[in-house]
Parts: sequence; C-alpha cells; structure tokens
Amino acid sequence: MAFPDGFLWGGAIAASQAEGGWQEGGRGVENVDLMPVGPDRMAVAMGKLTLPLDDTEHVFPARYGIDFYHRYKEDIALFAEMGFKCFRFSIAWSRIFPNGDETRPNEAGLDFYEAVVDELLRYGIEPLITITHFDMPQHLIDHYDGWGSTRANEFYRNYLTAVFGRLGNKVKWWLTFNEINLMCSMGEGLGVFAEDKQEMAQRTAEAVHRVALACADTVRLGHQMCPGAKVGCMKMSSFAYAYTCSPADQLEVVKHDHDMDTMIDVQARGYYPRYYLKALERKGVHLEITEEEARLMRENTVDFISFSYYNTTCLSADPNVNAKKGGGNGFVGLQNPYLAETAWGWAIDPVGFRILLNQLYDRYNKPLFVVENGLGTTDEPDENGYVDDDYRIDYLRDHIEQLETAIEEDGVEVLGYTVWGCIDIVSAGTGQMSKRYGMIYVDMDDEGKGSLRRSKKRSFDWYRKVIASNGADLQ
Ligand code: BGP
Repeated sequence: MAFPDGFLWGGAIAASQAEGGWQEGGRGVENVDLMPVGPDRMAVAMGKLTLPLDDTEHVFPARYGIDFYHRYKEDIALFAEMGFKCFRFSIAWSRIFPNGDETRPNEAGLDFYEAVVDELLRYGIEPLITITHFDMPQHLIDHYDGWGSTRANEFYRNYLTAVFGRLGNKVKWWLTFNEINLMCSMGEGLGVFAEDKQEMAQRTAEAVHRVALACADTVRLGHQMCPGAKVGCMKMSSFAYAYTCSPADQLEVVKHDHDMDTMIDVQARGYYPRYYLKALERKGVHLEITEEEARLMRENTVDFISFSYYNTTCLSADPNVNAKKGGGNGFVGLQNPYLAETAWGWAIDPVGFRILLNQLYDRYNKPLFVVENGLGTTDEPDENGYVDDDYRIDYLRDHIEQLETAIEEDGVEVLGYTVWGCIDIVSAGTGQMSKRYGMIYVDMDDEGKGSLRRSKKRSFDWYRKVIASNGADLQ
C-alpha cells in the first residue's frame, strides 16, 4: 500500500476565515478584520485603501467567519466522524496579544486554543498549528510598521513563547508562516509602506530578514519548549510551466522560481540563496546580517516542508504573446491550453501536483506535508442542506491518485494530506462564502447571512472511506 501507516489524513482552515468572534475573549483588531468582501478587498490588502473600523458600506467576513469560535465542538465532532487523523488550524495573533506589543499574553485567548486542542486530542486527532496565517494585530501596523519595525522580532518572540508555553506539551506539529513566499513577495504584505521605490525595496528586504529570523526563532523555541515537536515551513506552490519550449520562456520560469523559493530555501537550508543576495545587490539594497543572526538561521532549519497546491500556470517572455491571462492562487500567469479550469479560472492539474512533489523533495530532501489542496466552487444544496458534489470528489481523487504515485513510484516522503476548507469557510482571496471547498456545507451567503447550519455533502462519506482505507479506496 502506498500510504504509510500513520499517514496524517485530515483537513485545514485558518483563523481569519473561520473563527469570527472578533470582539470576544479579549481579541484585538487585526489587519484581516478590515478586509471587505468584494472588489475593494485587494486594495485594502495592498495598503492602497484604508477603511475605518466603523465603516458601514462594506461587509467584513473575518469578523464573523463561520463562527468556529463558538461551534468548534460541533465541527470537530464532524471531522472525527470523517475519521480525521489531523486537523490544521491557525492561531489569531491578536487573541494572544491583542495589540501585539503587550508584555503579558491574554489568557482567555490561550484558553480558547487549548480547548480546541483538547477537543481534537479527545478524538485522537493530531493538531497541526499554523502560527501565523496572513494576520497581524492592526496596532503593530499602525504604530510600528509591522515587520518594518526593529521591535518586530521581540513582539513575535513573546507571541511564540506564550503559545509554545501553553500548548507545547500537547501539540507536536507546527508551521511557521502560511504561504511565506506570497507574504514576503511584497512589502505591503509585511505592513511596510514607503512612497519612494528605492526606500521601499530597502525596507522590504529588512522586513523579510526579520521574518526569516522569526522563522529560525520559531524552530529554536519550538524544539526547546515542545518535546518532540516538528516545525515546518509553508509554501504557496506557485508552479509555472514555460508557455512554449523557447529557452527565453524557460528562463522566465527560473526567475519566477527564484522569487518564490527564497523563503523556503532560507528555512530549509539556513542561509539566503546566492540568487537572492545578487538580486538585492542589483537593486542597490544593503542587507546587514550579523554573525549571531547567521548562526541562528544556520542552526534552526525546519524539519519538514509543507505547501498548498491548487493549480499551475504558464509564463512567457514575450509581452505580446497570444494567450489569455489565467487565474490562480496568489499568482497569475497565462492559461494552459491543455488544462480545464475551475469556475474561478484556476487550472486543474493533478499531474502538476506529482511533478511538484518530486521537485520539492529533490530540492530539499526533507519530508513533505500537503497542507492545502481542494476545489473551490459553488454548491447547490437541496432542502436538507445535502450537496451532491461529485465534481469535488473527482478533483480530490485525481490529486490523491497522483500523490499516491509520487509516494509509491517516485519514492517521495509525505507525512500527510489535509484538504483545504474541509468545512466551508470564507475565501481568503475574495472574501466570498460562495467559493466553497468543504465536505461540510455551511448555510451562509456572501453577506454573512444564513442559519450557519452544518450539513454533509456527498464528499463527506467519500473522504471517510478514503481515510478508513488509508487511501486504498478512492471510489
Ligand atoms: C491559500 C491560503 C488559504 C486559502 C486558499 C484558497 O492562499 O493559504 O488561506 O484560502 O489559498 O484560496 P481562496 O480562499 O482565495 O480560494
């Protein structure tokens, strides 16, 4: 059998897309609370538009999510019924440090996560915790420029210490920053803003370096404070093909990969890749790395590599290429004429999944963990809330088959597989609820209206059988 004993089948969510309860338990305001559903969402994320906290023109889904904050017991019971071995969720930083710069943690926030962990363990489900999934206390952005601040590492260390201190004896699996390559690809994602281009480049590199140090700190403290802990990094897959076999197109792919690999290379190898340092030099950016920092990074590399995989894309060096723009997670290239697409225009590419698994394993020679994969689309429930989602089963089956082949035929070492949005949650990219990934339907619309009732889709029973047979029964 391809899947090893103890393979961690399960599902994944993130705090800002599921929890809600934004003003409960002492939680502070976060950047994600100010991101509305609809066309203004990305402008806010990019710092081009600032909405006041009391804005009434927009709907802000991170404030209510799917109310996991109050319903986690009911939801975890459903995950247990599916037979989950593992459940990935993230901690909202502002539940632990509401403003981010306090010296003592908010105990009520820690209580909440400990209760979630205890509930999972009660069913024998391993928690897999993303320490930071796109969120940051808004106070740190307003008053300290986020990761642009020289105090950012001190604040983050307090956060890590509080979380590991409370959960370290119960949780073995940890992830540093979600999709760190996306988060670090623009200064705006780090809370850094500057009018002048050169200044922005300099400040972004400094902020990125603080994030790299925070990752090393996470591994160091995680190993120190959590017995037997495994700490991994998390990459947005960003897999691109050359649009044609022209060498110029292939070179575009190499450059793109460099951009996307930097933060994973750092965490896996313990130092910056030369292509990154050369790129900084070309931009006239000076990055100072002290001997102590270099040692911290060198001595605290991650134990495994995790990643999200939804789609692939294509790149061309020709600005006038006759091809349509494609959609995709986090990064947009050209449409691939060989592949079908989802309703949101994301190319469906199960073989690309196998290729990526091979590439990552060849590059890092560390175990992999697939922590996000799934189909985001609309569902039509019947009057009982049941959804006949064969299309979702097809997507998942095709990907799991390729995963199996990568393990069995290519010898890739994989620790687990968690379906993204195993219960319907709010989309990170668009803020829509109508873009659903779940095997559990949640009755709520894009405005946040609905009964929030949970009901099973056809994929619920299908996934239960997949897990029960350890991947042998995919029918
Ligand atoms: C990744 C994120 C998730 C997630 C997923 C699907 O980028 O880590 O938070 O939501 O993609 O994207 P979307 O929600 O935009 O469909």
